[in-house]
Amino acid sequence: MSGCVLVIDDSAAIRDQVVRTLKDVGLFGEYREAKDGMEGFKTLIESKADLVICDVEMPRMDGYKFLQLVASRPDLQGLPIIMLTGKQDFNSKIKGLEQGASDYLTKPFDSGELVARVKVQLKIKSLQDELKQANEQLKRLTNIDHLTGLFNRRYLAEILEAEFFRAKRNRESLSLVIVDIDFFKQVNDTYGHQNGDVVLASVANVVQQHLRAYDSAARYGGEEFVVVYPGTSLEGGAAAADRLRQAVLDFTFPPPLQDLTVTISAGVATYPSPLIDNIDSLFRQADEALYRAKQNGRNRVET
Ligand code: GH3
Ligand code: MG
Ligand code: MG
Ligand code: MG
Ligand code: MG
Repeated sequence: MSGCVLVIDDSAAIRDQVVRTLKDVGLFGEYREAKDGMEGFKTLIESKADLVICDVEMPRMDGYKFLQLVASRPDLQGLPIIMLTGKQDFNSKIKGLEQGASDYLTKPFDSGELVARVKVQLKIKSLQDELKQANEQLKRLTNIDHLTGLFNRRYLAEILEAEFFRAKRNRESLSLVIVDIDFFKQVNDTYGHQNGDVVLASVANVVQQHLRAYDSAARYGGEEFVVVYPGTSLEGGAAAADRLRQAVLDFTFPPPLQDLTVTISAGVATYPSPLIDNIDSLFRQADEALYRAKQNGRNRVET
């Protein structure tokens, strides 16, 4: 088995015995040793050990101090630490567990029990890792619109809060573009809803391809998208929106939509400006600009 174990004990004989016990059953691929808490902590940082077996009474720095050091490091949370000590009284055990030890074993130890308890800790660790990954995946999924892969409306609100706050604090401008596909109902009516979905995903992809590092795009409604351009003036926002407009116009859809021409209209608004001092007014102005783009013939950008 791979992974690294760190054995901290001032007795070389105990360290040997522990390492041999683990090697005999094929646990871990790397074995590190240290003779007190201080050396143990340094070794832990450089070795990135997956599990620690630690004595309590040691010169220079004891096991409790070692636990405190580990507890102070956010990057070491969840690291399994098994105390292995001659101190058999309940208070010592309680103190160890309260200071962050995962388990507490006393010497002389039974090798079968040590192995079993190490396996329990590794099992818990792998379940924790799985849970953490599942949570991260869940968090990603809750932010994303399934059909288009763009951020969803809920997450757009979060992004806008953050970007608006940043723009205000740094006295930078922030442009917001609302994009609406022109006559999209006709696409559905002519080609069917499923092909309509293909068009939506394709347009979203065109938008995505045009984002710079700090821009964000979200699906705002059925066939409406919002693009947030931090640090961008009204002119810059309008130019970006017009590049999107042109790119959608030029886009060739997959068969049977190869002859379809889709256009978008866009409304642009920028913070700060006389009528815009919060997120609501930013949206309102962009929406009014979009309305004008529709009124003025579609396939165009208005500010
Ligand atoms: P306009 O140029 O004025 O925007 O015309 P439009 O037809 O695009 O406007 P409208 O907002 O009236 O129609 C939007 C259509 O988008 C209606 C709805 O059926 C369709 N739509 C909304 N969500 C989806 C979706 O997820 N998939 C598909 N295929 N169609 C959708
Ligand atoms: Mg000792
Ligand atoms: Mg619409
Ligand atoms: Mg409409
Ligand atoms: Mg539309």
